[in-house]
Amino acid sequence: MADWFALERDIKAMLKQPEWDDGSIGPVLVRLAWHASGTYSKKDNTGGSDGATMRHAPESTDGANAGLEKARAMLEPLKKKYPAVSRADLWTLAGVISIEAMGGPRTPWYPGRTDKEKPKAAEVPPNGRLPDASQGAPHIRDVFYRMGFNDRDIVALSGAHTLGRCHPDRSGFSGPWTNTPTRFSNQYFKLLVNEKWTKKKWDGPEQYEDPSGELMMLPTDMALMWDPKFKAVVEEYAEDKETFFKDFSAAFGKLLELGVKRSASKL
Ligand code: ZEM
Repeated sequence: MADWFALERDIKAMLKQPEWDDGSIGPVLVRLAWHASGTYSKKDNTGGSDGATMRHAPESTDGANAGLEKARAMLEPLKKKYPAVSRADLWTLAGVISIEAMGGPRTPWYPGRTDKEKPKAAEVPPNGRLPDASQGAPHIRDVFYRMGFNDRDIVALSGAHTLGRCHPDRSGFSGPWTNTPTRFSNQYFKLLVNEKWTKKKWDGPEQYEDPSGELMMLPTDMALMWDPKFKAVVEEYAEDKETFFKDFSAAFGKLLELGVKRSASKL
């Protein structure tokens, strides 16, 4: 039996890292949990966090996962310390603990994922299942409907961009969404609604900036303001942090469960 309380404490204790980005590895661990899970397709019940398949090609080579090899490596010492815990459980739990430790809601999370050491080709999701930040609302809907989410879930999950930043060497985009990238809040929605966003003039991919030029939005973030159905939910979350926290925790909990197969004995 794994000592889950000790593991949670150890994850929390490793988040603060002064030399990393804004001083916490929490945001990149949230991105790892999301990318491990967001490959799910309800059409054929493939993809998702079970198996920890991001270690294997082609998933490991997906451009969308650039930089996440660092996040996976940071969790390896905990895999060594808690060998009974699968990497698939470790990666998803680390995202949950990070959000809570950064001031967000607790997400319901259940253990019991197993790792696929030598997956068959059909067990590793193909590249291209994660969203492309340069696209608009129809693409966002295609990708998240494929996972089984609705419009409200999409906006709630996108609120995770209150955390962290874009790295030119990983995605080509640059900068943080908020001035508090290690604090989970509804700040992302407040900024979307209240700031004036204009296209950044630079050589990089199309992205948007606030008047200070310090904060950024991806085209997919702006799409939440340009689509009337998404926009109504953005405005609601900008006004009501409690509702955002409740909806985020439910949607993130659902995301981490996608495609997870447990045998009865593991529950
Ligand atoms: Zn993100 N995300 N994401 N996201 N994401 C980035 C960073 C982070 C999209 C996307 O293309 C990008 C969700 C949804 C979507 C986080 C969490 C969640 C980056 C920057 C990009 C380009 C990567 C880099 O350069 O390091 C798109 C297109 C999305 C949907 C349309 C959802 C859902 C998330 C969690 C629930 C987080 C925390 C980061 C910050 C990572 C870091 O290292 O700071």
